[in-house]
Amino acid sequence: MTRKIERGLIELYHEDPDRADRLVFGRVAGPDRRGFLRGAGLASMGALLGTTIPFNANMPAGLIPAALAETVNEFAFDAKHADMIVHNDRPVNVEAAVHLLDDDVTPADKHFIRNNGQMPYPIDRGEWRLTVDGEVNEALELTWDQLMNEFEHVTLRLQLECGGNGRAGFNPLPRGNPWTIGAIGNAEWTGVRVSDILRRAGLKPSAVYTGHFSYDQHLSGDPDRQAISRGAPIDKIMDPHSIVALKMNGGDIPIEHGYPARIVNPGWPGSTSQKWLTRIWVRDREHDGPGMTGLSYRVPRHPVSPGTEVAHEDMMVMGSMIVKSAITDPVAGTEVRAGVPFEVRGQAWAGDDHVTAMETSIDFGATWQPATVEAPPNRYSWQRWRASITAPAVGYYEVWARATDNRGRSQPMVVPGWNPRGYLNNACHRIFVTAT
Ligand SMILES: Nc1nc2c(c(=O)[nH]1)N[C@H]1C(S)=C(S)[C@@H](COP(=O)(O)O)O[C@H]1N2
Ligand SMILES: [Mo]
Repeated sequence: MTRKIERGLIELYHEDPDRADRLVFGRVAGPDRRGFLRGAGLASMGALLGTTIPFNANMPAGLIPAALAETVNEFAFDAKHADMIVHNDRPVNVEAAVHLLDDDVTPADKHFIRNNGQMPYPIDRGEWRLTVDGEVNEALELTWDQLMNEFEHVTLRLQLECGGNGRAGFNPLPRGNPWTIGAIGNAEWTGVRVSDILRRAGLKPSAVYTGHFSYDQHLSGDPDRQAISRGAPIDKIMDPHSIVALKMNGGDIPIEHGYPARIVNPGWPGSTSQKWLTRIWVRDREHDGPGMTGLSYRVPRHPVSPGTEVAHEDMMVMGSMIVKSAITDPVAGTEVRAGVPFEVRGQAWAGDDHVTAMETSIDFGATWQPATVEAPPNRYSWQRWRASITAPAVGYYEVWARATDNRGRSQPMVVPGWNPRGYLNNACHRIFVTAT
């Protein structure tokens, strides 16, 4: 069963006032703030809220006013690069401006955040457990130390992309975060293969799907509702690149990315990569947690015209993400010199597949020139591509970039297959430059 975090901020103030201050105030806690809410007197709460609390007599002891508790979300923004684009702070949804995707390994401060529910309060790694149950021969309850010491670890660069990345391009605009192109990251994750964990538990022949569970609460605050619980077919999750990650870029996973442990199931919609993981339930059928049913993470089986209402039986659960690329340098609007070559570069990826060719065009797609594309350092990493481009005369140019995968599928120039929730837009990315 999913475990709930008993420890609240008030308790944390007694145990570790500095940490509690960081959570409430962000990074700025200084000596004058240390343990500011310790004891959480009415006066200090009132001072923080900037007003009085008329019904204070009814306040349960130890309750943190929602106005303050909600600022817990802000420390995630604090940890992010100033050029990140905030779509929402409740839940926290932040994407990278495209030039922030230039690193081969995405640093945490440039990695997008997609939360469906409330970010959990800090989790004690010593108390944390991972339950594995369902269609297994022996249910497991694993500690952090067991995962650290009893299993082989792998370190991999893995692309993690929200299924709705690119949604902003669809018209009519489906509901959901209007991601442009920055809901993708390629951090270096270290952890244990899900397959090794499931093998230790022993899969029954009836095992066909996983269901993933976590600490984060539903936005309503109702403790009986989960924010999200998706999963993956056994064949996919048994791939040696699907891991229970224990580290991100060599350090503890930041809370907003799933501390202390999360699944990274690369190449598939990010929603299959449960953060703050507590349980893997092996199922004898397709998992049916929140995010698995209705229209969520489903696309029409057959193309539909924009705006169509599609019947549930005509929708299917999304699998692999599809071929895509981004121009990460130069930034749009850069001035170049006519007749002088300049470098254009970026990243390309293709879900379960990989990119075999990149091309660029500066004449609105009339002609295309091949670019170089590097082999991925490991499967499921994005790939660096580069091109040398020369603007023949003074004026306005658009650089368009197009990736092709190992199965010969290329990115379309226009936004592809509209679907009710706006998934899988892999239209070519383009920037403009001015030649002087
Ligand atoms: N527990 C939990 N896991 C989650 C989510 C969530 O809201 N709660 N969001 C999912 C979605 S939709 C995406 S795209 C990825 C985003 O991972 P990131 O925030 O580390 O970039 O996490 C997935 N895992
Ligand atoms: Mo997502």
